[in-house]
Amino acid sequence: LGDPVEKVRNALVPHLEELEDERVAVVADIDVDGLASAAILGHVLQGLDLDFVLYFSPPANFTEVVSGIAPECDVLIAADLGSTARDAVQDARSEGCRVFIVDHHQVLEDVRPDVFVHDTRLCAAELCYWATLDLHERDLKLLAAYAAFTDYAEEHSRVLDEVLRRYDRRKVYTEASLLDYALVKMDGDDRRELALKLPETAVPELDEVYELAREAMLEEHEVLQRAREVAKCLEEVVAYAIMDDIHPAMTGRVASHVAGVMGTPVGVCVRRGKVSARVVDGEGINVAKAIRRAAEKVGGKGGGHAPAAGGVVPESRVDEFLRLLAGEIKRQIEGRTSDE
Ligand SMILES: [Mn+2]
Repeated sequence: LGDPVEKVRNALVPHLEELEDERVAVVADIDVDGLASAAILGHVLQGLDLDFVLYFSPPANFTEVVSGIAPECDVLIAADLGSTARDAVQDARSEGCRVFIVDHHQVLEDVRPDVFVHDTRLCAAELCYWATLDLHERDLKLLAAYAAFTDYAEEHSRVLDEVLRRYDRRKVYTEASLLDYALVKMDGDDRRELALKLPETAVPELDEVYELAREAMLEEHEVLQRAREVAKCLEEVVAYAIMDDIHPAMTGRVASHVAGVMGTPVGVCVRRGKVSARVVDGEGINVAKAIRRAAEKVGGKGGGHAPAAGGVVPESRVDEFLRLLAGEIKRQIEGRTSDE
């Protein structure tokens, strides 16, 4: 595989340098990784004096967002998104739009963008960072490091290593976490404004980040408290909380919290039929696989990573789904594979 940094170093530079007079749209995910990706790409596009707009989309809405943007631009750059969006990429290209993807998600289908900067070992913002390095007019390492931390992509991160040699980790992790919380309370315009400010403004200088982060943290505090009250256990392996009224960004946090509190290896949060699951303690458990199997049996679907996954199931069959899921997890723990 080789060194991921060497693999992507300046990979975008020649492609961006030839974009004279073209309209560029950047579409990034709504988390810190997407925000930092957009901030880095925006800085570079600004430096090249290009005409560009930043957009943000959760992965689930990517196809829809792209279909709205593609007719208005010549080049679309997807950051922290795109690896699993074959149809969206094809549609954009058939509109005459060139598509660049910078992403770290596992490629499950044959996406064919015009430019593909991809490695699963680094977060998307770090890929953006290295792929545009020679075009930086400022040091953007700290931005990429925030994303490596909040995206749990620390293991192979070179920017985080370098940043932690320069700064105390409490500074780096606090600033990253403040951004992470503040984003929960932001809309597309807020994110765009923040992404454009970030390359030139330090997080401690951004009052709005503190205010919004505090709101989100208070909400989390209240949601986790309620989650503990409604949490239930299945087969001693899955703890779950059904919470239809919470913010979508809270579901993963609830899932790991109820597992930790109830002492089960897996935690689940269900919000209006949308499922988030986390493995908190259980080597060898593949919750993505378990969710997929259980969801398919009730007419839903699911997937993700082995320790963190999600899915959608019909709301009327949530209880049945949870029982099936607990059965799948139990079988995995006991080392049996279910017959199918
Ligand atoms: Mn990411």
